[in-house]
Amino acid sequence: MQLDKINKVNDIKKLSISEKIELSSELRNYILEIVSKNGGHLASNLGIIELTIALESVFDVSKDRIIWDVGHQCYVHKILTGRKNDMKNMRQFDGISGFPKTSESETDSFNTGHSSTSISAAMGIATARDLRHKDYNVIAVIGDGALTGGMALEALNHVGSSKTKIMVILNDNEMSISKNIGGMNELLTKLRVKKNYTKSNKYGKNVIKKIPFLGNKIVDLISRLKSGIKQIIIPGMFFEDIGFKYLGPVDGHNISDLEDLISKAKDLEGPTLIHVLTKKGKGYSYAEMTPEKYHGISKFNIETGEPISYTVDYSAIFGKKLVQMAKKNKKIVAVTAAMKDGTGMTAFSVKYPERFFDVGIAEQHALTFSAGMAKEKLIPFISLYSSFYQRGYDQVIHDICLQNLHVIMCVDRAGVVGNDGATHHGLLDLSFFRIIPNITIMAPCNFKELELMMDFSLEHNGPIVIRYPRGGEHNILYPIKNIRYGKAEILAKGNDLTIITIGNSVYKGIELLKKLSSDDYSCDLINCRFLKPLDHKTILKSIQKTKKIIVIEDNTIVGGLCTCIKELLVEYNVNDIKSEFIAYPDEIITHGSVSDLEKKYGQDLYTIYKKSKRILK
Ligand SMILES: Cc1ncc(C[n+]2csc(CCOP(=O)(O)OP(=O)(O)O)c2C)c(N)n1
Repeated sequence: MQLDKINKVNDIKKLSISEKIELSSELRNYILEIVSKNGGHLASNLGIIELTIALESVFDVSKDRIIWDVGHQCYVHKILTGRKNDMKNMRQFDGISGFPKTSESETDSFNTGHSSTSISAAMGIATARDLRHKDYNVIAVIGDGALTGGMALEALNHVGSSKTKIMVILNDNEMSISKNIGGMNELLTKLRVKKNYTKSNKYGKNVIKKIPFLGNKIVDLISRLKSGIKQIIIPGMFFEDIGFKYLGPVDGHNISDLEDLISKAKDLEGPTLIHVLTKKGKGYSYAEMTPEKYHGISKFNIETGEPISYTVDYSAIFGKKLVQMAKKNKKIVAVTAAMKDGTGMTAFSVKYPERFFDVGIAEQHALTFSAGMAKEKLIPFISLYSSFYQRGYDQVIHDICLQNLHVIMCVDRAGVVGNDGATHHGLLDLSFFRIIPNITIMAPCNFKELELMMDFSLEHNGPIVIRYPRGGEHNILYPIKNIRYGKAEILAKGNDLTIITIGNSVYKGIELLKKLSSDDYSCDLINCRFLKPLDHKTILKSIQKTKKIIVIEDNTIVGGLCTCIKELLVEYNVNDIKSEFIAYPDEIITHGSVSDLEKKYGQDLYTIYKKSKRILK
C-alpha cells in the first residue's frame, strides 16, 4: 500500500509518479470510507486528489503557504500532512476539523469555511512575506464556484494589478454545489475548450504566432522567459487582461502534467493563474452522476449511495410552502446564493424558473438584488444559511432595512449546525439582526409555525427575518395558533417559574415543563415567536407573578433573547428575581454532533433541568 508510506509532511515527495497514481486510488477508497461513516464533503475531495498530490509534491508545505478556498476540499491535504489516522475522527467531537485549522497543523496556512476568501488571504500573506523579506511561495486554491463570489473578484483585481508573486490554482469542475452559473462560468467555458496543456504541447506558441503584427514579438518575449514555460502561456483573455499569467487548461487528474506545469509556473514572477480541469466526485460513480447530492453528505451506504437516515427538515417544509404561496401570489420571487438544494428551493426552481434566481456564491448581491425587486413591488423570499448572512450584513442594513423594504429573509441553519463546526454555526444572527431598525424577527418552533410565519410575512410590509434550524428533529406536535404581530404565545400556565424561549429551543422548554410538572411545580411557558418586537407585556406579567425565570435560546448569550430579557428587567425596574440564562457562551463553538455540543456548552436538558431546580429551591 502506498498509503502506508504517507505518515508525515513531505512523505509524498518520495513517491514516483506511478506510485502516486496508485496512491490516488487508495486515497479515493480511504476518503469514501471515512465520509460514509462520518459524513462530510465527498465529491469535492474525490475530485481534487491528483491536484493535491501534485501541489504537495512540487511545493514544500512545511514552509510554503497553500490556502484552500472554502476548505471543504482539504481532506487529501490533511492526509498528506500527517493526519491520516486522525481522519477517522474527523468532524467528530474532539476529533480533527473538516476544514483547515491553523491550530491543528502548521501546514494549514489559513482558516477557511466561507467561500471566496483565499485570494485575499494569499495576497495578505504574500505582502507580509515581501515586506518582511521572507522567502516562501503562496498559493490560493479556489474552485470555479468560489470564483463567483465578490471577494474573489475584488482580490483578483488587487492581485492582478500588483507585481506580487502569487499562484492561483483554479480548480474548475464546472460545479458549485449545483451546476455553476453566471458570466464567469461562461468565460471559463470558453477557456475550457482550449486544447489542454500537456508536457509536449507546442500549441500555445503556435496560437500566439498567428496574432497579426504582435504574434512573433510575443513569442520572442516569451522565449526570453525561463526555458520550458514558453509554450504554455496562451492568452487567457480576462485573466491576462487583469494582470495574471494564465496557464492551462490542464487535466487535473494527470499528476505528471500537473507537476510539470506547476513546477514551471513556480519560477515565474508576479501573479499566475493555473486553470485545472477536474471532475467532481471522480471515481465514485454515484458522486460523478449527481455531484450536488454528494457535495456535503451525512452517513451513507457506499454500495447503494443512499443516506443511512433521513429526516424531513425545515428547508424542505419552507420549499414546499413557498411553491404553494407562489401559485397564488405572482409577485413572489425566490433568491438563493448557490444553495438551491440546501435551502429547499429546487422544486420552486423547476416550477417557476422565471421567478427563481440563483446568483452564485454572492450573498451581498443576492440581498441588494432582492432589495431592488422589493422596491418595485415584487416580494422576494431570500434564503441563506445563518452564517452566510454575515457576508451580507451591510446589505441587510443599508439596502433593505434603511429603505424599509419588504424582503423576507429566511435564515436557514440557525443555531448549532454540528459537525461543520465554528465557521458554519448560526449562533450570531439573533444578535446581529436585532439591532437593525425596521426589522421584524421571528423564529418558528415547529413546521406548522414556519408555515404560519411565512403566511404572516407576506402580509407584513417591511423587512422580516424568519430563522430556523438545520434538520427537523424537534418538530414538536403542538397546536399552534395564528400569528399576531409582536405577540408571544403562552403554551402553559403556572405559578412557580416562567420559562421563556423561542424557535428551536421551545421543545426544550416543553421537556423542562414536563420534568418540573412531575416534581409538582407549575410553570408559565412562553414561546416568544417574535424576538423583535418582543412581547414585553406578556413576559413582564408572568415574571411579576412567578419572580423566577429561565430563558432558553440557541444563540450566543451576547445580544439575543437572554440579553433582551435582561434589558427588559432593567428597563422596567424589575428586582428580586431569580434567573437562569441558557445560551451558547461567548466563545468559538467547536464541531461535533449537536448533542455532544449541547452537553459541552451546558445546553442539554439535564443541565437546564438542574439549573431550573437551583432557582426553584
Ligand atoms: C460565503 C459562502 N456561501 C456559501 C457557501 C456554501 N458552499 C460551500 S462549497 C460551495 C460550492 C463551492 O464550489 P467550488 O468553489 O467550485 O468548489 P467545489 O466544491 O466544486 O470543488 C458552496 C456554495 C460557503 N461555504 N460560503
